[in-house]
Amino acid sequence: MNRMNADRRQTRRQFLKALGFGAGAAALAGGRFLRASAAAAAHAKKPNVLFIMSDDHCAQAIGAYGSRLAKINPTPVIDTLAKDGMLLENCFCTNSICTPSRACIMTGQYSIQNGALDLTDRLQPANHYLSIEMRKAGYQTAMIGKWHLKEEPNFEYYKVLPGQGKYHDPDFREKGKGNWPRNIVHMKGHSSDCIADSSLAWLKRRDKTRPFFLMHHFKAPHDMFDYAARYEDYLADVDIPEPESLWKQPNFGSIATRGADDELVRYIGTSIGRRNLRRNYAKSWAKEKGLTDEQAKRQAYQAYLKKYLRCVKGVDDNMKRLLDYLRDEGELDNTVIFYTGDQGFMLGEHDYQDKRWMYDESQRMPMLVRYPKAIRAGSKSDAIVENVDFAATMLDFAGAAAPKQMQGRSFRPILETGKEQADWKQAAYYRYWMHMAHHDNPAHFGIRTKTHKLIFYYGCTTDGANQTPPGWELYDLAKDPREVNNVYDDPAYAATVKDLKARLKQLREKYGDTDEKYPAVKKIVEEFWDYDEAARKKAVEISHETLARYKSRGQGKERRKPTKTKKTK
Ligand SMILES: [Ca+2]
Repeated sequence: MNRMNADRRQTRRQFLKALGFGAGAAALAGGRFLRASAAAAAHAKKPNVLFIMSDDHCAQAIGAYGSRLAKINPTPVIDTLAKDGMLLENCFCTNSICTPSRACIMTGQYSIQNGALDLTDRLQPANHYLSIEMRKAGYQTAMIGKWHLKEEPNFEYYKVLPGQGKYHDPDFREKGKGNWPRNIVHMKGHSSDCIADSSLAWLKRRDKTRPFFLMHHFKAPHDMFDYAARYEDYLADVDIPEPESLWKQPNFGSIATRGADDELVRYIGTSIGRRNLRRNYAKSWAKEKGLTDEQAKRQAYQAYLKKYLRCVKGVDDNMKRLLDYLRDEGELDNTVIFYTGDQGFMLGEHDYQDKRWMYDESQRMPMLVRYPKAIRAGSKSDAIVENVDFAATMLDFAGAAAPKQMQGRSFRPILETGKEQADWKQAAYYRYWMHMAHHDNPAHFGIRTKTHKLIFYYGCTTDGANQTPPGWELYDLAKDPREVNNVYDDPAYAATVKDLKARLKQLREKYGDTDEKYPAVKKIVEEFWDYDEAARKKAVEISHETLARYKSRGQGKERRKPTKTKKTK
């Protein structure tokens, strides 16, 4: 590019920025530039930003993602966002659990940087960078629904559930109703209805001279899936399709998730069927006497999915109320609408429940974005996007730059052009810290590209306690999208393993996640990184020790105390 063109482009960028358009619009070429500038002149005001997030709503339970559940049409309203906007196929959380994912979204930082590694952590108001920066950009900010970051939300208005909150007749902490945390107000009804009522009430009374930034967070469909009574008959007579991996996955997992010769399968990963001795849904929802293991698993799966999908239906119906309001107000097309879940969820895939795992159903977040002024209807992208990128993207739409402490980057250009920036990331980083807590998942980290996933289970708490066998898994996502065939030991993948390990190491260094503060973990990572014969032999010994330890706690029936992550800061 010669100097004159460069100068012209610079001027164009400055012009668009002055009108509230960010880098994405500035990248538009000639004709589109003229259209964009005309639109900018006509709509000198900035777009509203509506960020809607459900709790544990996974992509496979959204029709637009085309999973086995799409045929039962679980989300007709949410699907319209995909029809009118863009669906991101490869959006991932960097730590698949509530508080950490929400902290990544608010800060634009990976867990190790924002300090919210697990459910016990909190996020100080001074670190609510997303809302702070949106406010600086001229937005009226509000946070309504499930918050789960414990500290008072740094928003102009908030009305949030205390902790997990209640499904029925929930309490909220509301700005203007006293001092946090005693500013409790009560509502009657189901939480999804109450949260939508609260958002609509705020939208109706908002200051209409300013654009709004609303984070609307449903509590549903988090466990234990208490749906509103009106959904009792929804799907009652429908046989919910099962995932194949509920039954058959001969080469899934590793010594880390199954133990040597499968000796730990009854202890690792909470299950649908009776497999996990301590916690499984057959115990709750297949209680009739005389059921075989297969019958119990089948019944538990149907009960699980119906409860979950009835909660999803309540979310979808309330989505319609929000969209209808914006349409009636004439603000629908002037609002950038994001829909996501705070992480994915296991709906019986691999006979697992809950999230936390790095397997796709749990790692993937749904992400649908509607903004017809700039995003093409019915578009899709397979770009790799992470939850740490959300804040920078929303700020970009608000015409503001991401502050330098944010590690994420705006994917607005991807939404608007369908193309990745030349140096856009080609891999997602993942780390789950809460070793063997609640759902019996060993601690792990890994890397996911568009074609492969490499996972390392280091299997201990941050102070090295409760060691489970370290092990590696590699999935070839192009050939094996359901991740049922671990090819780590297949010699044909030796070069892939080497390459991915090098890239994983680089990502850990880049994001500052190298366990300098956790020497016990660092030692395990170093000892089992190459996974030679000596390391494999030791992993088998650890597997036997783990089995003995769990057996001595009463065949796994006794509730093991969640191993609390200890931190040095
Ligand atoms: Ca969650």
